[in-house]
Amino acid sequence: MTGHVTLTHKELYQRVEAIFRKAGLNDPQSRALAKVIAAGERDACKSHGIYRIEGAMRTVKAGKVKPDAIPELLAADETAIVKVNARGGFANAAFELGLPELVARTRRLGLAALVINDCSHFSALWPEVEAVTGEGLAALVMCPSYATVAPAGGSRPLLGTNPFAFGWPRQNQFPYVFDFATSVAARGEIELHRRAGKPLPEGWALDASGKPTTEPEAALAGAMLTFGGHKGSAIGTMIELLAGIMIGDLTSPEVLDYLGTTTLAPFHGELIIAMSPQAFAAGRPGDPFSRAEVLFDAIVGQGARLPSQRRFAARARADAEGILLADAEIEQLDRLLSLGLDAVV
Ligand code: NDP
Ligand code: PYC
Repeated sequence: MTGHVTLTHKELYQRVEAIFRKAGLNDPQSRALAKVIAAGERDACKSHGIYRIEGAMRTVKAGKVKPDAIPELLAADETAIVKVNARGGFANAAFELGLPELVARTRRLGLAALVINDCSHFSALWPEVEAVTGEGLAALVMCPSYATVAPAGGSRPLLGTNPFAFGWPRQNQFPYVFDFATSVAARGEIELHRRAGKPLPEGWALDASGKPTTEPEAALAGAMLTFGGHKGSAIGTMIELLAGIMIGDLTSPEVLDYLGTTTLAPFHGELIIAMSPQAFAAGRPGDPFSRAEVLFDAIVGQGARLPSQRRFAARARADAEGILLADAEIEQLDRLLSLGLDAVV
């Protein structure tokens, strides 16, 4: 195919990691960010792939994230709540630090939570969900963002696009995973429509005067809508409560006040809850994993697809054939690597 370059997952990871190192990020942060971004491209999740690199670098340049932060696992105790302070760095390295303790406590207690505070966060949640399901545990992950979404019935930005993800482990196959924004679509999708010069589908957004719009620019200046009307609005609000207020971190409107812009990665906290299905089902009839397979078979048996099936198919394709990037994307990666933070304004 002309106008495209094929990279292996490892090659893409190495390029992205080199860009972050050039931008001044330390080892744990460069590695953790490159991992989620390369995984996003591999899994055909463009809204959280390489296009996010510039935003992360802009956030470094603006001094709104600490490129040299070393996350800290707070005083290990025996409760079900594991706390990691990202100390102003990106969430991803903090997650990697807290994961082993989260897993150990979940195995011991049946249920545990990882609270990440004081982090910059721009990534998809499924890599974290899959890290937990890879340990044979179920996971719920959520975080706020910045105020860009109108509550159902309102017309002004208040809630974040607040992603919500869940995973259930399966033997010898990919886990059951869903991961979605609680707005109709991720804000990254609006930005990608803007860049491609494409109108938005109806029902995604309001303009600044509160009228429905399909113009990406007007949507970015206005408010996005919640998915499922009042239902997405309630789930988005729950995320503000649990992964903002309850963990003593910023809510989406507070994040926007703090940053003053939506062009930088938001700064807030994150909540990861891990559960042991065996511990919950103990003493009850049936094996939870076998029973789950009956349910999944029944869903697929109707011709429906499981969430993440598209993503896992893209992963298998990328592993076999490589990751296809447009020439313009490769040029941009080269530019970011050669200019470092001078490449972003
Ligand atoms: P999508 O609407 O594209 O997908 C949401 C989920 O639904 C995915 O798990 C997807 O699986 C699944 N799905 C889609 N279509 C079907 C179908 N027909 N049948 C069954 N399942 C289906 O995601 P969003 O645009 O809402 O979010 C994209 C990403 O953006 C997420 O990874 C999220 O974490 C991230 N995000 C991050 C934010 C942040 O602040 N860090 C904020 C908002 C979003 P599949 O992938 O296989 O299609
Ligand atoms: O796509 O909505 C989004 C988003 C916000 C912050 C990171 N991703």
